[in-house]
Amino acid sequence: MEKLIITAAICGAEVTKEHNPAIPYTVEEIAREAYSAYKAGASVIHLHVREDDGTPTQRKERYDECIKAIKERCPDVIVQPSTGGSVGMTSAERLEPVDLKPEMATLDCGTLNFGGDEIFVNTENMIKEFGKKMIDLGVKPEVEVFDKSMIDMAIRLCKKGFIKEPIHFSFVMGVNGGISGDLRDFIFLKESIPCGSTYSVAGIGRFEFTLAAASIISGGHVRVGFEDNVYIEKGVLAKSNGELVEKVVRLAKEFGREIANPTEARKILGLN
Ligand code: KMH
Ligand code: ZN
Repeated sequence: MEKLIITAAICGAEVTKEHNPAIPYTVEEIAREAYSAYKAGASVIHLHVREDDGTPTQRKERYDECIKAIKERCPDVIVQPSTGGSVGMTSAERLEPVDLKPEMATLDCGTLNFGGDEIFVNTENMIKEFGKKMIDLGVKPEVEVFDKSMIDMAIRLCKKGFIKEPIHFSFVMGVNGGISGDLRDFIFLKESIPCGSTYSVAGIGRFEFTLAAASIISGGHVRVGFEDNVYIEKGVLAKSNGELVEKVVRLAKEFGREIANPTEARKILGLN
């Protein structure tokens, strides 16, 4: 089986220090959390950034500062900025970090309810605009899939030239408003992607490690981190993103799956 790519979603836009005091806001805290994940075995950092007071932002200057601080400590890590940002941001705001020409960025392929009265909006034209910009700037998209229809959208827009093959998918499972974190649904998603694609799984909350194990044994890749889950086990807060990554490394070891370093991850993902 291919080596396992571990992505660490270290910050997110929704969780706060009230959920877990280790959630990073400042540039220094973001670099600290990225390093803890990298040292533990993460080869990709999925990145949201905040202002010092914790407010989510997509300002490219802030991304630039954070990416430089991350690269100082983790020189070869793959940094994958979010273009999802947080609910309510405009397309222009969300696309700002793509101007920095990162190796990868997320591409959210559909609209969904996002708790309470919130709607995470990704219209077809937005997805086309985001996909085209990533192609123009040589940025590899990670297609975020919160429901099965988003795979179908990505396949259709790939045929129209807005996403290049092979597609790398991230199944984000267990969001209230999206697909559940059940094993049955994981199998449904992984069997619905085109041959030659790669995929990673991000289980939200209690689904983080059960879905990590499912993906490890199925040949997929894994995302963990504070964006998705703040607990190392039931009722026990994780001390760092590194602690969450270490748990995935232990699981992979038990199942005989080796961990990809950033160079190996680049090869698997077809990055230059
Ligand atoms: N914060 C969510 C509204 C992404 O990073 O592309 C969207 C999100 C997806 O986190
Ligand atoms: Zn995200």
